[in-house]
Amino acid sequence: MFAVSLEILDTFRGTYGARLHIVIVIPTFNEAENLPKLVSALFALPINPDILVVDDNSPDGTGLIADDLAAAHPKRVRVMHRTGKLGLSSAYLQAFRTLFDDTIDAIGQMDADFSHDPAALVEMAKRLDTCDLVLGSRYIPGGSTDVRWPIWRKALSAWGNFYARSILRMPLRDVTGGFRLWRRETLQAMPLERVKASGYIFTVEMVYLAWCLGFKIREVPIYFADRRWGKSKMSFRIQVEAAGRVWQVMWAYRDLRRKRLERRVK
Ligand SMILES: Nc1nc2c(ncn2[C@@H]2O[C@H](COP(=O)(O)OP(=O)(O)OP(=O)(O)O)[C@@H](O)[C@H]2O)c(=O)[nH]1
Ligand SMILES: [Mg+2]
Repeated sequence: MFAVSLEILDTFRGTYGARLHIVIVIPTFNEAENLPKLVSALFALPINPDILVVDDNSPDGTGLIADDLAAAHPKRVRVMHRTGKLGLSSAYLQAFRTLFDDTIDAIGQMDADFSHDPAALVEMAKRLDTCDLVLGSRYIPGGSTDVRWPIWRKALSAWGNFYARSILRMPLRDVTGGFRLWRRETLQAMPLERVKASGYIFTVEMVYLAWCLGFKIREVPIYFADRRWGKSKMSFRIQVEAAGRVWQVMWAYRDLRRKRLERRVK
């Protein structure tokens, strides 16, 4: 009897994600090798996500490949074409706004380069049952970064993250990661017109905004792999620039932070 109830419970939890209508936003710039493989991997998941590709006129023809995928899966793959490389943050913000439709329950964000393992989305979707935003986290038990990374790169990534969450005083472990699953209502309630970040600070700004607004945020461990194809652009200079911008984010949302603190006092 007990075994049977456990089985029922497992089935229920396992299919939770499948009951959600999830759309994964995938910004692409020169991801011709990765995109078809990523779409197949996402379609193999039990959570049945739909996909919105945002391509910035990639010189390697990723946009055409995305069109072929959309033609092959007209109900499940959509493509937004933009005229040129306008940046990751504007790609996400533009895509999010087109998904503010009440048939959609959750909106995911992930890189196209297999740094983010699609399989982790299943656990993330389950976890979204009890919160408003799920972060794929490299810095909670069970999470990690690429085993091939040299020690300096691991240290730089961990330090950047520690720096941002300490200055912004958020009780979260991975605030710089780009693998996330949002409830659609959460994103819709955020004043996205205030988000000014471009580049690496975008992920920090978005989670800080959600946190200041009092949304419930949970983390699911992930393994962050280096891009499978293509060369990484990550550099010390990029991280130093992002570190300076953390202070700008803190200043920009001081009103919302104050409101959060006032709510806690009451
Ligand atoms: N639409 C769009 N997508 C972008 C742009 N820049 C990056 N991307 C995509 O955003 C995702 C993350 O970018 P990456 O280039 O992998 O950045 P990263 O992981 O920080 O750096 P790498 O170490 O080089 O992988 C990938 O899917 C890119 O193709 C952009 O300007 N526009
Ligand atoms: Mg990458």
